[in-house]
Amino acid sequence: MNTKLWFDPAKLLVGGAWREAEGGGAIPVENPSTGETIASIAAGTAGDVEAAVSAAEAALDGEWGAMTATERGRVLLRWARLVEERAETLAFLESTDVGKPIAQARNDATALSRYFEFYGGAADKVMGETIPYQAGTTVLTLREPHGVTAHIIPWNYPMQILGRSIGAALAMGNACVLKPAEDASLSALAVAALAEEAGLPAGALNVVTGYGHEVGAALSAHPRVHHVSFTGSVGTGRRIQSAAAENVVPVTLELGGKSPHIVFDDCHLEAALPTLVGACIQAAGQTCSAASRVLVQRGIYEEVKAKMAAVYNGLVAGPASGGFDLGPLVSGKQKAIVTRYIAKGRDELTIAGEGRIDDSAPAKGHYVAPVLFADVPADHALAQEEIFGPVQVMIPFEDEADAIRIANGTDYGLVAGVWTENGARQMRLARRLHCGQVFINNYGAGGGVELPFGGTGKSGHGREKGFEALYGFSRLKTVSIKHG
Ligand code: TXE
Repeated sequence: MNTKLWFDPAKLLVGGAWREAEGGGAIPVENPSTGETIASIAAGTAGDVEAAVSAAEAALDGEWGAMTATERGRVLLRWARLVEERAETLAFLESTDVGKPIAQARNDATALSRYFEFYGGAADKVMGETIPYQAGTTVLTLREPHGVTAHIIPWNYPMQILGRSIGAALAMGNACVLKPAEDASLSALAVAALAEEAGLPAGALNVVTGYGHEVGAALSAHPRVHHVSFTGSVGTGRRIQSAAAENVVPVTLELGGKSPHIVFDDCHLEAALPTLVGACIQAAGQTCSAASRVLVQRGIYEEVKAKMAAVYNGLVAGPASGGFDLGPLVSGKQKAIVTRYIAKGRDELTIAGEGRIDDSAPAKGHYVAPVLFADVPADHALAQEEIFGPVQVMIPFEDEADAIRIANGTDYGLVAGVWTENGARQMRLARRLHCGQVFINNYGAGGGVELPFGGTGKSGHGREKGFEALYGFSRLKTVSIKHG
């Protein structure tokens, strides 16, 4: 990489010191647009996790633990400004590491600074209550940090997920150990390096890069970690929850979805159409809240299908720096998963529209042409399983009851989008859809730092983002004072 960086990608951050992994292991960093190795990151170990947890404990006992909520907020606000100042380099790093078109990576950098700004402002606005109780007694509640919090994040939106998770945890006074994904750690290291400049005391944020089965497993099972926040696959989430259960500590799990985008025949179709494809192919479909199922009422189904197909036929995947509709997938592993689903769809379903890969895309990049499948049975694997690629299915429905049945008919429950002008129906759908957030006449794939976010069913549990996250990253203590 030719860009001048302010951190060394090959080093971990433990207790304010940048150093190599114990044992000196390294993991190559691949640019998914080209398939080339562009750097290496440290392959952390259980020993590095141990050191990071100890550093976090020391921070809680030291300068970090002694800061007031207002002082913590000011650190986050300064950090937000630094992120803004370096946004272009952060976006470049994210785009190069993840394969995301640069315009989308710029949005991620903006969201990251907004998270720090939001949680910086909120840090000293979390309050307890007084509770009427017996005569001669005053009861009050205190919101305290958990202590050491672990943050295991994926590769699809490293900056955004770091922002929502670390921002809220630090605002509440926790000390964090962050494990970024081995496929995309550069932006996390870059952002952590800015924290020092923002005045975050040593040890309040530690970053241990490395493999999930090594660093992630050690962190989630660590007996002196008091809360685990995880975003990733259902299988890994299950392992993390089991590990945390051994220590009886709370976990927040955000595990993806198969989110429905429901289009009724009374909707403002011209407003709905541009969102239907965009809500899925953002980040090449590697978005937990991607609207990967489009449910369309029978009367307008053929019209919507033709219009979506026309959009798909014009989509082009190409290098992240090239201004294409979508970039490559993050890795060869992810491309293999998505390609298998597309092959199955080709054998068993109808293709309504299909984009292409630009001629300039290097052969070693992990490109997949986006595909729209139509008339898909609601119980088909492509309508049930998270594909995490640029693949969307269309399912017709007859009436409201049918739409709700199909929408709720998967194991997931993260987001739903609904397009209808009927106010009573909007309210009924908002209440009856099984998911963590419902967007009516819009679709927010992850957008809005202020909005609480999380799922039901196999999409996980707990809420991040918004003010709600501050409750998740703290515990309530009830104090009863007898004074006569
Ligand atoms: O996920 P993993 P992968 C889904 C998506 C994708 C699939 C596989 O469907 O196709 O998961 O992606 C760390 N103990 N999502 O394999 O393994 C790992 O190092 C502790 C949805 O990349 O869940 C990384 O930091 N940690 C999703 C993080 O977990 C472990 C985003 C995520 O990796 C670990 C990503 C272990 N044993 C994938 N094993 C979303 N919800 O947005 C791995 N990790």
